[in-house]
Amino acid sequence: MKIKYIDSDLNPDQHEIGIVHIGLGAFHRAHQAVYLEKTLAQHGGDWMIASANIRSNYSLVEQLQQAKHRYHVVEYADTKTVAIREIKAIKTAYFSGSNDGCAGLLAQMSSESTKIVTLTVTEKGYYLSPLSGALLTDNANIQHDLQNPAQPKTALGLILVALKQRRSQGFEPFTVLSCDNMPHNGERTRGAVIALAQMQDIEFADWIEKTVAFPNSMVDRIVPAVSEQDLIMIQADTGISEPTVVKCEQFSQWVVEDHFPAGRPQWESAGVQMVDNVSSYEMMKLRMLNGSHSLLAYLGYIAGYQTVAQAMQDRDIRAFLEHYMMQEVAPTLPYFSQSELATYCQQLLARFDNDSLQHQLQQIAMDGSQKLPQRWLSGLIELQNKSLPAPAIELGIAGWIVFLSQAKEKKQKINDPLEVALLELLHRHSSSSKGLVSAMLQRHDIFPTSLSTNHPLIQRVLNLVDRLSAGENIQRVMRTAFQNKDK
Ligand code: CS2
Repeated sequence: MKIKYIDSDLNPDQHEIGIVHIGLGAFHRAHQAVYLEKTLAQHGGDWMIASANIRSNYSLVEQLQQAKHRYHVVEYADTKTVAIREIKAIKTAYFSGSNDGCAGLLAQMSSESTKIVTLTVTEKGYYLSPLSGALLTDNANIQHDLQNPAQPKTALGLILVALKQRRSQGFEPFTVLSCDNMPHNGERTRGAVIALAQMQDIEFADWIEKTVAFPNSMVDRIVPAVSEQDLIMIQADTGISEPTVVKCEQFSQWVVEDHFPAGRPQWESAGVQMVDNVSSYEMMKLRMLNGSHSLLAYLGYIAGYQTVAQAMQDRDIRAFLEHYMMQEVAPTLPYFSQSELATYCQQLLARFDNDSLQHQLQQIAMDGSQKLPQRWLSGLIELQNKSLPAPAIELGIAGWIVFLSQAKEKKQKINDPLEVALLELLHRHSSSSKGLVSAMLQRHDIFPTSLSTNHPLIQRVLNLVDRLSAGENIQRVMRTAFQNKDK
């Protein structure tokens, strides 16, 4: 194995904190923190990160604190090449589930020196209806934040408390930068923050609307959750033995709308693309990469595979993904030429082949209700409007329903914020796939009306659910999906 060790020469003692990050997971450590490390080393500036976990994973915060916030990112290009970076861009870490941690985090967010608050809290961490983007005002955590504004449980609540304190002290607001896989993630975050503020104080909500910037961004790097087995593999490959290590692919991309009234780091020097508008990048990535991931997650799982790279070895699955990207996504991406999309598609297939990542399909399968609207369904509506067929997306929807049914039968947990509602549907329609498919497609927080009223579509999804549930070979189902379409 070829190992390249990369040290940025960053001296953390020479830089102050300018960014607070909420969501100290593997993705943040292998993406934003790496860009910041490079930027600070090249350009300097007071842009170190104070990083926080809100309610889960106290041990990670503690482990990072013990390691003086230093950790390694191990980038696997393929099985034979590895690059290791030591990251020092995180200056402090908080766990806001404790009273002290929450107070410390809020003090840092309210400090005049904090110019940007970045977020990776996953789709469900915004408490928005996945389809409409409306705030889930009845959600227990949102209700908690309304009733206990000084001790917020959500990122939205923390942002509000900190903005209010800044305003009362005469400090300018920070910019809020969402780094989650949502369409128009900045606009959605803005909608969520303002909606929560309006439930407390209309005048304050107006002030936010007028003064706080919420640029959109597109983030991309495959960073699987680190398992015990990964820790053993990383130690064997690199000699690094630390609980905070992260592994990821070598590829990384970050496209950010350049709207930071309070200032920002010279991210360009680290390869961040600062643009006027991210929507075309965002749509391409969400539909091509994340859409393919979700197809792999459900269909690959039903086919008996555990990781992305294993499923990619299956010729039928590979051809299916290529068909999905070039026939069902490409027609919905007018900003890119056919050859640009073909190149992107081949790059994605090669990235999915990286078997050192051991990217578990079960991890991607989580939170389907939050992911499918932007990954498959918005594109499906566009295809429907153009009278274009979408056999891959339809099989994906059927795969998701069968995946949920199998989880229920095996009494496995359904990792989804809509778990209770989905389980209720699965129980209620356990003896009728017809009832189940129509009830699923009638969930108007996931499926838009134009899909739930499309009876031929519902019938096709039902046929696919029946075939998959009867145990028909999934590769055969994939092949015939395209044959039928060509007729
Ligand atoms: C994945 C993403 O878990 C998932 O849903 O599709 O985390 C994906 O790996 C990243 O968006 C890649 O940038």
